[in-house]
Amino acid sequence: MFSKLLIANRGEIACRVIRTARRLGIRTVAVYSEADRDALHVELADEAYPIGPAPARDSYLKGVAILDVAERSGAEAIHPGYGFLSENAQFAQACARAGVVFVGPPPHAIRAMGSKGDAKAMMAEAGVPLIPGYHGFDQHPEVLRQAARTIGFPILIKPFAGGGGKGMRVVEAPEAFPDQLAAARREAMSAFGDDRVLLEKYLARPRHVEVQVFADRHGACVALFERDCSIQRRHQKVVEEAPAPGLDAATRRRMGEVAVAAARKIDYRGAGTVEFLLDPSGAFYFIEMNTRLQVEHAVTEMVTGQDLVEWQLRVAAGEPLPLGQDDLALHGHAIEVRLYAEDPANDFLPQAGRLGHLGFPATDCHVRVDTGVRSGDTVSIHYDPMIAKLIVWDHDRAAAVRRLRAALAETRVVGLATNRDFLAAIANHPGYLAGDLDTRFIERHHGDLRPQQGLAADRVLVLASLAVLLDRAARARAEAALSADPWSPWARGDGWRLNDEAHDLLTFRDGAVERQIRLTYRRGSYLLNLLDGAPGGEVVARGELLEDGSLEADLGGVRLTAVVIRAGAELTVFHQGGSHRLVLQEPLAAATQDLPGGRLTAPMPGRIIAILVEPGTKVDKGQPLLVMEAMKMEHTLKAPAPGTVVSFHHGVGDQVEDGVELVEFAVDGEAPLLGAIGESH
Ligand code: MV4
Repeated sequence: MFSKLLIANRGEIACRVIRTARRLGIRTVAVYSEADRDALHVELADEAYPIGPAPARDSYLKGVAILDVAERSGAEAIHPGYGFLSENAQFAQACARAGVVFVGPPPHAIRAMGSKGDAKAMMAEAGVPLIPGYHGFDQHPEVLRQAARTIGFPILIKPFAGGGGKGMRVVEAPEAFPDQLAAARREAMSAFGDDRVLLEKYLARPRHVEVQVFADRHGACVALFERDCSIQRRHQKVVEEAPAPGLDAATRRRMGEVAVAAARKIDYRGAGTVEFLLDPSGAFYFIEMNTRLQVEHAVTEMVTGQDLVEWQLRVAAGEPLPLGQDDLALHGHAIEVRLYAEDPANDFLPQAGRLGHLGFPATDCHVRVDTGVRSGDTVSIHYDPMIAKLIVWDHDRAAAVRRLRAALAETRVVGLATNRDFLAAIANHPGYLAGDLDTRFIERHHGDLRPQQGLAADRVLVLASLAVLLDRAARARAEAALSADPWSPWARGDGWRLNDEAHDLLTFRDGAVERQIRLTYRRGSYLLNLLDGAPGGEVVARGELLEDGSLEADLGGVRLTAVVIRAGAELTVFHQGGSHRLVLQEPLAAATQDLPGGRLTAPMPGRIIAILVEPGTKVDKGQPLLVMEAMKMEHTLKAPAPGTVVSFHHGVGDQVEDGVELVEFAVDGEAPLLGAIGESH
């Protein structure tokens, strides 16, 4: 076995390979781009080397730089992970030339499967079933038209040079064929510089079922059963599971045998995946073979109990396969979902940004989280925006689906948009639980899977309000404990007012809608009344807010939990599997919107605690003028525009009621403005 392994990748797969290597006593070498200097995989590895600037083409795709690190570090083998150089035959060749073991198939096998058209021809020779069609070199329109008639409509026109679904065209009937063919060729020429096409029988509702194969260099080759990856969006897998729901044992066995035959045909070595389309009749057809470990290999690991990276390392080191076909068995059911930084409300546009808060479910034999990021990390625009994979396992599919729903409910991301709610909508969809999967699932259930970010439910608003109030009370107590005058009325966090019942108003922005909660302080609780809530929506709320944002609430005697994550004025409430983002409107901050031209007055009671400039001073816009304390927070009053402070109406220590004029301010070139307000900080 190797003593030192270089992982030529990043993110969750790099972390995952490092963990297996460490378990096997293999020292690990990581490589990182400038953007990944503080990344988790760099921290986990025994040593880490910089390989270039952030763009992948200047770092993780630079084979020369990676081989240079292998040489300098003394790594005997390189694991390419997936993506990047994992299916690059030239890189595999360069490793061999450099005397470094490439953990993957031999270069010729990568090349053989590289061209989809050539691969199909080789598979046909190996007796692997192909979709009935025409893959010939003679592209004469008359030949193609005749072939189409022989296949029988509907047919699919696919670019010879293409893959991944680009440029496919369905032709329902013969009369449409000539025009569709001409259009397909024009499109193929502009997309691939090659206008050759192949024709296939169109499968209306296929499932994407792929078989994991493993071959060693001693002639052994096994199938580790199948994965159903039908739920895809624009040819990007979203949900994967093993075994394929409803697949009978006979078909399973045949698919395994066919996949092994395909691997043997190209003298395969290492981990590989043979992809098929399975149609409702139970017939299955080869579409392509992937010559790398796949993102979704984890579900196979969960149902076979094998560590496929360990298998890869042992096979690459020349050892025989750890198990034979008869030693392998399926146990239970596993499902994986890919958590992406993308915005379903914005056509799933990839998101980049800082993960202000990242929370995952607790892991055990039922729940696994493969991730390469932590709270505070940044999701970069340079790489795949996958944040993590959630993988669940249980004894049967229904139980696994329930685990998936729970795991998603406990997955919390604040700071950028993710597809979490979209994944939860799939996991909770009756069609998914029923197992009626096919590659058009998302298209078919589009309406049910759309983001439902309507207004926050009243209860969510109550929970957010309770969290804000408990947080303020905790801060007030903490400040009082630190201040010289712990019994000062300012030290209270309960909205106490002289000769008036203690009450306040909380305002949140919920999307574009402003929502207000009138609150009355009570001993140990708050009476909350949503001003736009259902009538009679008053509720006595109490609870406990913990450091990690978890909230134990009692709303009128109903006890429930939530997690409220605060980032500045932004709150995200996670409750019962959903999440909702609200923005707390700080009254003083709101008033700063009334800049020149509006009445400038302090919108709430407070105390002047500092005057920062002399009257008559010329100031720039935004220059701090005065500090006021209100609602247990300090608020700095800033110049609303370039101008001159004419005078202050109050001194330090003065109490001021809401609405009082604070400062006379002359905007350059305008009449003096009365009062001015601060913004919270
Ligand atoms: C097909 C097909 C239906 N009939 N071929 C999409 C990309 C490539 N993997 C093959 N693909 C398909 N080929 C015939 N004759 C439907 C698809 C297809 C698909 C296949 C697998 C997973 C997701 C898919 C999404 C759309 C279309």
